[in-house]
Amino acid sequence: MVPILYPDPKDRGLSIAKQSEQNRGSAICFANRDRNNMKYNPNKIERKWQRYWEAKKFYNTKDKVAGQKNYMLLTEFAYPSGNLHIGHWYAFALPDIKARYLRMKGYNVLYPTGFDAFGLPAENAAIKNNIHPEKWTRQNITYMTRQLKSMGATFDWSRQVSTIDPEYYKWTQWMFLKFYEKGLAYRAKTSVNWCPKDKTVLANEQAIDGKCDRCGTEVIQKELAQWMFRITQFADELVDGLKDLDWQETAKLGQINWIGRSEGAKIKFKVASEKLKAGEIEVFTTRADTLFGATAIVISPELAQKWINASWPANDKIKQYINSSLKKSEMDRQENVKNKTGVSAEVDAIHPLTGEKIPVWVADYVLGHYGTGAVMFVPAHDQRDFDFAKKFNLSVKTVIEPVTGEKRDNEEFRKSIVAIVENPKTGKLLSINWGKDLGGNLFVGGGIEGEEDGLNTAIREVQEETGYKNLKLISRSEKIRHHYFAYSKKVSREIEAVGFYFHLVDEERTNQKLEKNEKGKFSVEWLTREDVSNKVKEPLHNLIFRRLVAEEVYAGRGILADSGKFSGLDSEEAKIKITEELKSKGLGDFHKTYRLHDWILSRQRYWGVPIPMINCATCGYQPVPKKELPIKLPPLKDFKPADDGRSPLAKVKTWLKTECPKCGDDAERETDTMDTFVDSSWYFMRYTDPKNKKEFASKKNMADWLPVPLYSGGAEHTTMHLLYSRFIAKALHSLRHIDFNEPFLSRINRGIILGPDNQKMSKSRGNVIDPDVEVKKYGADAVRMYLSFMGPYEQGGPWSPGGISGVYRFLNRVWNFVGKLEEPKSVDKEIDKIINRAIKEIGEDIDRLHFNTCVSGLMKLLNALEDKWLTTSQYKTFLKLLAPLAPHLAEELWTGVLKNKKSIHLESWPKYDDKLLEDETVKLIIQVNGRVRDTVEVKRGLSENEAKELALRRENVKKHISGEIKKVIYVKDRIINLVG
Ligand code: ANZ
Ligand code: ZN
Repeated sequence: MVPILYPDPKDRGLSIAKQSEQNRGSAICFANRDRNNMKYNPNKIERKWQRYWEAKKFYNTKDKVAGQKNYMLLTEFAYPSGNLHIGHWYAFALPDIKARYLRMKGYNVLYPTGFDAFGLPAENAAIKNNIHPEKWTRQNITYMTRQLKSMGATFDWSRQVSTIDPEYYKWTQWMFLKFYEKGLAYRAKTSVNWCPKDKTVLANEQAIDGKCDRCGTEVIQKELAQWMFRITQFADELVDGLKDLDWQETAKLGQINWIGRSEGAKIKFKVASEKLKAGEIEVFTTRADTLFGATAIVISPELAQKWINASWPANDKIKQYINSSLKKSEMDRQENVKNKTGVSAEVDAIHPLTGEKIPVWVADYVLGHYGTGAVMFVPAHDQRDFDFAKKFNLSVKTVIEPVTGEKRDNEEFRKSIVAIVENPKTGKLLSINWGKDLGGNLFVGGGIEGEEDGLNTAIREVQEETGYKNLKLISRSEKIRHHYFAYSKKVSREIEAVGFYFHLVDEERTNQKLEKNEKGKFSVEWLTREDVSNKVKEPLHNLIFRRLVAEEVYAGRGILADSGKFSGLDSEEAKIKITEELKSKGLGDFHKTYRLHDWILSRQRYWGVPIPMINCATCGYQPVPKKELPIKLPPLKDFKPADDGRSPLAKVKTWLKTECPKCGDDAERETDTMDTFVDSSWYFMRYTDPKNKKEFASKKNMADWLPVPLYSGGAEHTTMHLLYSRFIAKALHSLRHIDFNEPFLSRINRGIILGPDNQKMSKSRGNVIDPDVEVKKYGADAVRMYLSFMGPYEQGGPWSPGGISGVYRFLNRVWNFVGKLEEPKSVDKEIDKIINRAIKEIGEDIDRLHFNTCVSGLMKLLNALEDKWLTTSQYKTFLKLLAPLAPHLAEELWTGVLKNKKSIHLESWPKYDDKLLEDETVKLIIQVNGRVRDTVEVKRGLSENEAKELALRRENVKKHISGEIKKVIYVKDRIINLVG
C-alpha cells in the first residue's frame, strides 16, 4: 500500500488522541531511531545533488518549450574579484528561489550568469603581484565558478558570458562603431575628472563626493580630448520612460534627479559696453516670472574666461578671481553655501523688459557647465542670490507675494496680521497655545479692524493677548495671501496678512487681567527657535517665521508685484506670459536643460576593450572596418600607465602602428580602452544568444526573452549601470537593432548584509562572514534560507550567528519530520486546510520576493504539522513548498524517503483550493469592555456584524453585558471587543 509518514503513534503505544501531546523532542528521537540514526548532513547530500542536476543538464535552458512562457530572471553578473562574499550569496541565491518557483509554476526560466571581467582591479593586482591581468582574471573566474556552484542555484552555465572573451567584446566594439556612424559616439575636448593615482579619466558617476570611486583619491579636473556617448540625446526619454516601469520609487527618483531635467527659459540681456564683443548674455532660468526682480547678472568664471579669450580687457582682480575659481571642484563651488565669493565685472547689462541698467558680476557659485553658465540674479526669491546680495551689498527687489493654501469657493476676505515677539535676553519667541483642537501653537494674530494700520493692530493684539506692551519693530514681511478653512466658524477665508517681528524692550505687562486668558481659551508660552520649527506648523505662521526670523527668502509660488503689466498674475501663468513676450521680441524662449552630461567612456588603461578607431595624420580619426573586429588586446608586460597620461597600449608599437583605412598611410590605433560600464550595459542581450557569431544576438532570440521581466541588483547601480543600459537599449532601438527600448520592466534593489556588529563588512573590522565557512558548517540550504529569513530583501540587515543556527535547527527538524511509511486510517481534513493556506501564502510571498515571510510561513507550517500524522500526498506537498528554499534537502527527502524516481524540481507547484480557504476556522477571542469572556471557533473571514451577532449569542458574553453596546473593535479572525 501507500507508505505513511511519521509519527506513527502505534509504535509508541499511544492513542491518536494523545499524539498531539507528544513533545517534539521525543518525536525527533523517534524518527532518528527509525531512520537508522541517520543525521542531517548537508555536506553529504548537497554536492551529490549539485552534481546530479549538472549531469542531467537540468538548468540548460532551451530558447522555447512548447506550452511554457519564457522568463529571464536577471541578476547583475559578478566582477571576478577573487572570492565570493556573502553579498554574492544574497545577490544570487535568493532570486534563485523565485527562479525555482517560477519553474514549478510552468515557466521556461532562464537564470543566467557570467562575469563582468574587465576593469582596474585586475591591472592593479597585475602591477602588485606581477601576474598578467588576464591570468589573474581567469583564475578568479575558475575559482568563483566553483564557489557559485556550491549555492545549488539554477544557473544556466551553458549560456555564461564573460566580457573579456574576444567573441563578446567584438560586439562591444561593433556597437561603438554603429554609434559612431550615427553621431552617438564622438570625440571632443572636455573638462574631465582625472584620478591622479589610477591615472585615468572617470565618469561623473564614478567621481563620488570628489573622490575616485575605486581608490578614494581626490579627483582633479583636466581638459582632455575624450571619446563620449551622446547619452544626453535621450535625456527626455530616459526620464519619461520611467513612468511605465515597475521599479522602486527610490530608484526612479535617483535617475530623475541624476538626469536633472529642468524646464524654464533662456533670456537675453544686452551688454552696455563696447569693450565686450559678446554683446549679450544669455541666462537660463526656471523662474521667468521673477524677471522684474533681477537686480544683476552673474556669470560663471568659465564664461568670463571665454570673454577674456575673445579679447575682453578684464582687470587683474577679475583675472585672479577666475584663475583661483577654476581650480576648485564643482563640488566645492556648490557646497560653499554661506561664504560666496565673486567680483564685479565692471560692465552693465540691460534689462530686456524695463531697459534699466543692472550690474554684471562674476561668481563661482554659478557653474560653467550648467544651463548657459550665467544667471539672472533675483536675490528676493533665490537663497543663493540673497546670500550674495547681502555680502556684496546688491539691491533686493521683491516681485512675488507669497500665497499659501488652496483657493476655495465663497471665500470671506479679511486683512490680518501675525506678530512674532522675541525676548532678546532669552532668544525665545512668544507663542499662543490654543490646544490641539484649535490649531496648537501659533504666534499672536488678529484681524485688522476698519481703517486701522497693520502695525498698530499688531501692537494692540500683542497687548490684548499677552499683556506685553513695550515693543521694538525689527522687520515686517511683504503681503501674504493665505487660503484656509476656519473650522470653528465653518467658513472659507482668504486673508491678506502682513507679518511683524518685534523685540521686547522690557518685560513690563499691562495690569488689566487678560480677558481671553481668563476664559482658559489659550495659554501664553515662550518657545525656542527649534521648538517653533517643530510646533508652529500652520502654513501662514510658519512662513512668516521663516521669512522674518530665520531670514529665508520666499522661493515659492505667488502673485506678481512690481512687475509692470504682469503684476497681479499668478506666478505659474506669468512664467509663460513673460517668456512669450520675450520670445516675440527675440529676447528669449522656452528652454529645457539637464544636469546629465554625455558619457565619457575613454579610459587610459590596458585592461579594457580597445576603442576601435585609427588616427591618421591626414584623415583624422577613422573607424576600424567592421570585418577586422575584434581588435584584440595585445600581450603586454608593463601595465603601468604612461606618465603622459596615455594608456599603456601606446607602448606596444607593433599593435599601435597600422594603416589608415581611408588613405592607406601610416596611422596609429586609438590607445584608450572603454569604460567597463559599456561592457556591462548589454550583457543580458547576449544571454539570449551567447554563441552567435554573426550578430550580438539574433532578433528572434531577443524577442523570446527580452525585455527582462525582473532584474535584481544593488542600489549603487541606479545612476550608473541602470542608466547606461537604458541608454544603450534606446540607442540600439533607435538604430533598429532591437525591438524594445526599455530593457528592464521591473527592478528590485536588494539590501546589504552587514556584519554581526551591524557595520559594513570589511577586513579591517574583522566582521566578514565567509560563505564557504558557513556552507561547510551548516550547508548551502541553511545559508540560503537564513539569508532569506533575515529581513525584507530590499533591506538586508546584520548577519547573526544565532540566526543561522536557528535555521539549521529548523532544517534538522524537517529532516527528522518523517518516519515509517504507512498510511493513516483516515485523512485529517484540518491538515489539508493548513497546507492549503500555506500553498497560497508561501507562493505569493515568493512571487513578491518576500523571502523572509516565506521562511516564517514554512516554519509555521512545520509547527502545525510536526505532531500530526500526514498522508503521503500531504507530505509531498510539504516538500514541494520547501523545494525552492532548500532545494537539496527537499530533493533528498523526495527521492530518499519517498523513493520518487523523478526529481522534485521537475514537479509542479501545488495548487490551492479556494473553497478550502473559506472552510478554515480560526479562534476568535471575545472581549467585553476589554476583558476576555470567551473564545470560539469560527469560520475565517467573518464580517464585523457576523462576529458581533455571534458574540452576543454566547452565554458568558450575555452575562457581562448590561445596556447598550456603544462601540465594537474588531480585528478580523482574531479578536472582537464589545464596549458598553
Ligand atoms: C532666476 C531665479 C529666480 C532662479 C528665482 C531661481 C529662483 P534648477 O531648477 O536646478 O535647474 N541657475 C541657472 N544656471 C545656473 C548655473 N550655471 N549655475 C548655478 N545656478 C544656475 O535651477 C535653475 C535655477 O538655477 C535658475 O533659475 C537659475 O536661477 C539657477 F527666484 O533664475 B534661477
Ligand atoms: Zn588617412
